[in-house]
Amino acid sequence: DSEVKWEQYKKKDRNTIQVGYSQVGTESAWRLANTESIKSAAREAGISLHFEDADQQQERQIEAIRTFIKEEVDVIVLSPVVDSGWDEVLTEAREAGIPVLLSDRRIETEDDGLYLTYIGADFMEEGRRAMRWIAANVKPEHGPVRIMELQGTLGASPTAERKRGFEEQMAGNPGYRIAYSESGDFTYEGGRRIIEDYIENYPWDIDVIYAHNDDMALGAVNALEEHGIHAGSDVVIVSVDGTKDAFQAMIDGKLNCAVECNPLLGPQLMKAVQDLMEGKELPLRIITEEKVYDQTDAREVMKERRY
Ligand code: GYE
Repeated sequence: DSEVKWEQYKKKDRNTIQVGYSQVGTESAWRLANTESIKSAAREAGISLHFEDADQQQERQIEAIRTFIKEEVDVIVLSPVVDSGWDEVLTEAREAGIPVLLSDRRIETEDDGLYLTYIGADFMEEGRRAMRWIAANVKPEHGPVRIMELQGTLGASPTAERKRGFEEQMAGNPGYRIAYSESGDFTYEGGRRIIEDYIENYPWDIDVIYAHNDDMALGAVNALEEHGIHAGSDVVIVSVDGTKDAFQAMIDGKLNCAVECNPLLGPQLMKAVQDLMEGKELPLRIITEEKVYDQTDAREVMKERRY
């Protein structure tokens, strides 16, 4: 039930906290920075980390969680590649008395007692911010602004929410329309492929590309340039994450706006793990602070960019 409290979990008699972390994969620069942050924060906190990379496959995450249960870790942290299909394995974790924290992405479940807290960004707000920037910077001239959406992994919470927030912000504004929307699975290659497919099948008629992450945006930039379409001027490009590569692309004039999503979740996460082990209550939701950047501040911000 939803009343699961820390006291119900059995505390293990050992000096080092053992954490099992099931990571999504290595699909993006954001993800690599996220993994690095988690590993180094665990090291600094003296926490022993059992880290499994699932290569974007849910079955591998389920397998990893079952391994963590066998290993009797103290805490399981899951960054779920997709948002559904977790009830069975998380029930197994609960029955084994192991608390589960969600990191970065969320799950859909009727039983919110299956995890204690969620640490991550407000993806809906990121979607709204992307659309707000577009509305302020790209004005409809000859009919509605035609937007191509490069979606992340289908079924992943950031994909669904970045889409919903964006559409919510656009609702009722006839000056903007999503003309085309495909999933590029959050990868550079995925972004490239969407542009290639489009150009093969249609005349180029897109004003704005809204990419759910930087890697897909940069893959799109690469494919556009190969076809003689100038990214950043012929077509305006807005993406989410705000990695160093995105800042460099803004400095080079090839990307117009990066809505920040902070991957450096390690310190907050390890703090939550330690609090939990000391019997403290965790907040239901831990949100990270984020901003919106464009070419006007890219050079300045790049100097201190950590990922
Ligand atoms: O935006 C993307 C990554 O879940 C917030 O996953 C994360 C997203 C991030 O692959 O680059």
